Amino acid sequence: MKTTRWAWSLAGVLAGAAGLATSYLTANALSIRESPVVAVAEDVIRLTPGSVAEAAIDVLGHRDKPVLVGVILLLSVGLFALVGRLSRRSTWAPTLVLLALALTGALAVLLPKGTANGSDALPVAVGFVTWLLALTLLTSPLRTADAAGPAADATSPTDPGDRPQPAGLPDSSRRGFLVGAATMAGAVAVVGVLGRLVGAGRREVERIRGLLRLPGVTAPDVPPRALIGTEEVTPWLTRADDFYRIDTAISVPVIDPTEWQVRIHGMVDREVVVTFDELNAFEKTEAWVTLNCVSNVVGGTLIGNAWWSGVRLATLLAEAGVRPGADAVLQTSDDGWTCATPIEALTDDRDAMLALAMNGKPLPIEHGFPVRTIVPGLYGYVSATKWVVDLEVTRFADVQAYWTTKGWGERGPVKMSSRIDVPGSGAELEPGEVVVAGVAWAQHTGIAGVEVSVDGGPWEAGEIADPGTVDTWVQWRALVELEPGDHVLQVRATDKDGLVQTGVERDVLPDGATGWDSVDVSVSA
Ligand SMILES: Nc1nc2c(c(=O)[nH]1)N[C@H]1C(S)=C(S)[C@@H](COP(=O)(O)O)O[C@H]1N2
Ligand SMILES: [Mo]
Repeated sequence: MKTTRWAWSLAGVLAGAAGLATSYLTANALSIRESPVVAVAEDVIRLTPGSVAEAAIDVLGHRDKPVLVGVILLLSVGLFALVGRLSRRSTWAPTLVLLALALTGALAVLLPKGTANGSDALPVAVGFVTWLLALTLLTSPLRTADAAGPAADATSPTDPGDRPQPAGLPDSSRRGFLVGAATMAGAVAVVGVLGRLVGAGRREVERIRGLLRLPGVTAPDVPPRALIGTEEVTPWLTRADDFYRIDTAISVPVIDPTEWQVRIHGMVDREVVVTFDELNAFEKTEAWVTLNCVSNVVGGTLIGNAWWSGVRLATLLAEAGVRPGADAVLQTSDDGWTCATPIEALTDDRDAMLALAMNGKPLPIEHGFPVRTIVPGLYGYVSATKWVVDLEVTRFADVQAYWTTKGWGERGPVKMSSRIDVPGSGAELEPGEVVVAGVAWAQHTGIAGVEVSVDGGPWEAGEIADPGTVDTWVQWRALVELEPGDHVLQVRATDKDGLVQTGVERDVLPDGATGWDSVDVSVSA
């Protein structure tokens, strides 16, 4: 090592590598789909204009993602070297650069995907803390040397800020730094390899998932009559990548389907155990079903609509033979999460199912692979068990489930609701006719119509699309005349039983929010 300037840069690069390694290990240990660096690469791809992306794919072929990851890593090395040099004279400057990098990673992991949950940001946090610790550790011998003598630096003589100095560190500091740097490099390699090993399980299950054949599972074909024809409204079909995700799993269960089975027991004539292959051999049922979270506030986004394929629970429960007196099925997930579902909802004509596929493909791991429950008309917390492994036929009076012990309602039928998607809140509009559009749902009863009101005035009927099922949301649209000034738009739905959506505002706790969605807009003169 000729100059300490190089030493500071090297300290920065090694500290940076250490943080990337620990974040990679954490992501793999929690079986998160992608490490932060890959998440950044995916978002760059997502945000790249189509023409640029096509040109890149032309040149790079399908190696565009690995190449991009390589470029991001190279840029990071440059930034880490800068961080190292900055840390010579300041604590704040390098910390701010690292913080900016960490925030980029966190945003990439969390923001654009519906599929992230809070713990997905943990790898970024671990990486950030590692950066700070490793940087302090590696630069401490350099700092000692700086304090002991005049700064040894070999920057170009044209740099007036640096006094010309004999290059090199004192021997003891030099040895201390080299030992520290070599140890850090070794640790980075070990942590990186460990991350790769820990991630092998998920990679293997992803591989198996990619090869799975599910007879009777078809790809979704959005019925044209389900579309209202307004572009800006939420897509009727929610892509798996955009589907909201809610679960209590810190580490996502990663289950090899050949090892999966579900046990049906309790108040039954005979206990039944069904393996994945046996389940997959049953006749499939398929349906459009909108899934709702009870925590969805009025106007919120914890709702999605997908094409689900699976095996009717009525069939499976009939094989076991439900005994009289039972009114609930206690469902348990591989990760121990539980919910209790009314037997009636699992056996009536709504075709509740053990789903194997979402939008024509095996369930994504985050959405319950290999098997989850889907029950039209009930909130997810009382019905939609992901990674389901156990169904105990029982009585509500005899069991406790995860969320009901925390104050949420025992039964969770989905409440009718409606949402304004366009115009957006705070939109600035031209005076005249304005298109208002959104989605509305009254699951398993069906939406009969929606009405829109301006500034609390009379309710005016809008039009609705007809998806041909009562178990999904419907897109709606209305035209309103707006004069210059500020306005409040509101929507309310009516279901097929003639019930009008209540304007009474209730919180999500204990069994779902009520009230009308409203949007503030201003119209120019
Ligand atoms: N194993 C398990 N299944 C679960 C949950 C959970 O925490 N663990 N959350 C439920 C809740 S509250 C909802 S709203 C839905 C969300 O399903 P999704 O993440 O596929 O959108 O899953 C349900 N199934
Ligand atoms: Mo939920």
